Amino acid sequence: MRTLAGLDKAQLLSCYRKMLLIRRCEEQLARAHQRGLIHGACHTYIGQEAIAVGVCARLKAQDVIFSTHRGHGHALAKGVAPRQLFAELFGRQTGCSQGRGGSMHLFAPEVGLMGTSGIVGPSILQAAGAGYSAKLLKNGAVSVAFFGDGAVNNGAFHEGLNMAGIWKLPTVFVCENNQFATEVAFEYSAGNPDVAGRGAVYGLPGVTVDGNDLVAVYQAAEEAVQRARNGGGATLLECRTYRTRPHAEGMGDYTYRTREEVDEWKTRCPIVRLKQLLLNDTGAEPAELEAIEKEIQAIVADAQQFAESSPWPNPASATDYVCAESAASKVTLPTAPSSGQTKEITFSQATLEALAEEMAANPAIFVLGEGIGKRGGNFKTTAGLYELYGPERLCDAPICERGFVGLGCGAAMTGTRPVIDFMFADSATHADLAAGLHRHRSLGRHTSLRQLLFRLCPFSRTASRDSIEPGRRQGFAQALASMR
Ligand SMILES: Cc1ncc(C[n+]2csc(CCOP(=O)(O)OP(=O)(O)O)c2C)c(N)n1
Ligand SMILES: [Mg+2]
Repeated sequence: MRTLAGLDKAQLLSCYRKMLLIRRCEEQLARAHQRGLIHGACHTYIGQEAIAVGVCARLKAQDVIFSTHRGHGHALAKGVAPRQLFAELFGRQTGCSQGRGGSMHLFAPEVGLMGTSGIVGPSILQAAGAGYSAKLLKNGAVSVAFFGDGAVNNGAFHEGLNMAGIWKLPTVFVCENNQFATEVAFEYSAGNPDVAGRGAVYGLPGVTVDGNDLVAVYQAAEEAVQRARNGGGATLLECRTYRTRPHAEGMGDYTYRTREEVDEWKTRCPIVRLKQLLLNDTGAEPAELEAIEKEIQAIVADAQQFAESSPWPNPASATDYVCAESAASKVTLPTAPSSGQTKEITFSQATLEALAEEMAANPAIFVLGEGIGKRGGNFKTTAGLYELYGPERLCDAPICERGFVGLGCGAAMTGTRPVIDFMFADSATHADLAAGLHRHRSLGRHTSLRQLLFRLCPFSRTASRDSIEPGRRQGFAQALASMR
């Protein structure tokens, strides 16, 4: 019997089962949306199943993925139960985010799904951050970012791939090029439509693969994951594919593409292709595949029934996980010395002393900022720490504040404790959505606001550096200690 790219019949059947599960779940979810059972948007993954399944088949439980608005397939492929997925979309308490997230904010860290996202782009930066954690913690984990062709024209793509390139992060960037971002054709919006070719710009291998061919995706993912796990750094995979349903349920489809084009792509269905391969090349019997179909139908019917009969969240809990609780309620904080023992020092000295103390106590802390490595910071915010802790914990970032804030969020979600050192307080405008929103989606399990610290230097041209903020060592020390 022929084997295919190292895949035997059992593995191919397992991939087939997962792809069929995604397809039948999505078809049922589309029907549920039409019946008004799903609140909010619902972007199905129909036509793209080989990508999520081919990539996730190469991952271990400890590996993490970051996904998009079109994330149901990624969630199922990584191991979210159909019941939890349906209940989440139906807004029920039994959903993976207790019905608070819905279709675009799925979160299940227990299986390595670190979030789907309604915003195009952050998955790339957050996966780079998870790669940074894996590198610092030396735990052998690999991170994956799934994103669409729409994201590759966004700054997050360029900043994320650049950082992954310079730090050789164990991350796989998977672009699902389905040729449209909503109604806008990629060939219109891309100055250079060769996505894989953009990898070279940042020193990464870039590979183009037929995204409707499970075996091809699996093989390319295998190489990329191994490279990441063996210390070879990140890879950009461009999977060429097509979505055969409208951008989102309820939206029109034929103002920007033709029915003929969609029908033509349906003939390249990844599930039909895998089915033919199973029958022709592995000796699988039609009855075997029929049994899988029946099994999947039962799972989907059960998931729907479970979701419909699950309770709604308690309205009284509507504001839970919206505001961060005070750090002081969670940890024992160092107490301030009695007044006779206080000394007056500058803000930069105070925060440096506190940082040095806490970095010695907590190996998960790393500092990320511009010029804060060997040079010790423009304003001496990290003076002397590089010599003690080296380049991974005193990480000089390129000038891409949005990029390294996003990376910091992904790192904070995966076990490290970033201190983002902004050279100027004005840069706080970059610490936008990523930090705050994640708290809500994760039901407070990850609160970037407490696991990630922004250190803003309040210096300005008109003020003398060392006279601005005396004696804030205690407050900074408390904030650092609360990240433990
Ligand atoms: C930063 C940002 N801008 C705009 C949107 C609105 N929006 C949602 S999905 C989408 C298209 C995304 O296209 P692509 O990344 O190719 O993914 P696809 O929908 O094709 O899977 C847009 C523009 C958004 N979610 N985030
Ligand atoms: Mg697209």
